[in-house]
Amino acid sequence: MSEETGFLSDLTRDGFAAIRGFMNPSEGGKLQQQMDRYIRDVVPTMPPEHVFYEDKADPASLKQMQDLGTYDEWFGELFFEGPPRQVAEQALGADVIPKNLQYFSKPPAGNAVAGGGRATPAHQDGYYFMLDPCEAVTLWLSLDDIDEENGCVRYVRGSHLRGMRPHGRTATLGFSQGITDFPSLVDTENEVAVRTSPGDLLVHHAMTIHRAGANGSSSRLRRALGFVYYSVNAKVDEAAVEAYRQRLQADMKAAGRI
Ligand SMILES: O=C(O)CCC(=O)C(=O)O
Repeated sequence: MSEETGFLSDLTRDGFAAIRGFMNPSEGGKLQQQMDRYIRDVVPTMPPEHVFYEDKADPASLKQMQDLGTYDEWFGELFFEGPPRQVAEQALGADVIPKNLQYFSKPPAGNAVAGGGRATPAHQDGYYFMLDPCEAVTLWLSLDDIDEENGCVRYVRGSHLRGMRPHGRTATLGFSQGITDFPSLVDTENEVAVRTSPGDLLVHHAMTIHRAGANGSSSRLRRALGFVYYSVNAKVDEAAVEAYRQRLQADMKAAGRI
């Protein structure tokens, strides 16, 4: 995996940056094999609150997983000790606390049951993280060729410098909070769609506004891993996080989503 620091100026200025070819094709192939193994062997052992499906009865509609690093040694090593952690340390200029390794998949619209992975609402990760100061990054590793058709990530350039926006509940499983006054004129003028290839790594600050489209293609996959790291200097409001987690789980159970 490539060791680069050239992304830092983009990240500081724009709130996001791309490290192209962070994983080479051979590393990407190995990761894909491990991903297949994980989905086959580990997913059945995971608690429902960490595995989300568009339709619980259809395994092909798997859309999101949480905390992969704690359920599996291979992914744990990548997340806790691997090159993504070094990128996060460079990005934050501090030691980091590895917080969550997530999997995102949006099944193609051609999947009759899953019906096409839905759009990710505009949000700031920091709203979910509840940190003071809000010092954290997410690294988003592309596992497929992803563009406007199958739902690439869109960032609002410079939004990490413009404060936290109001968020409210959404109906999107896995992204329960969205910015209620999105898009403003400034959002529209500064939004950038970022196309990626397998192995490309996007880095964004926890204050950066981003969203992603639905997978509107008939057959293309749209998968990614999200590595979340907090700066050691950021304090978590644990009581607020726990209260929110319990509220959300109760809502999801009541709605039959987990
Ligand atoms: O892949 C997606 O649709 C969204 C990813 C995202 O919002 C994140 O990693 O913070």
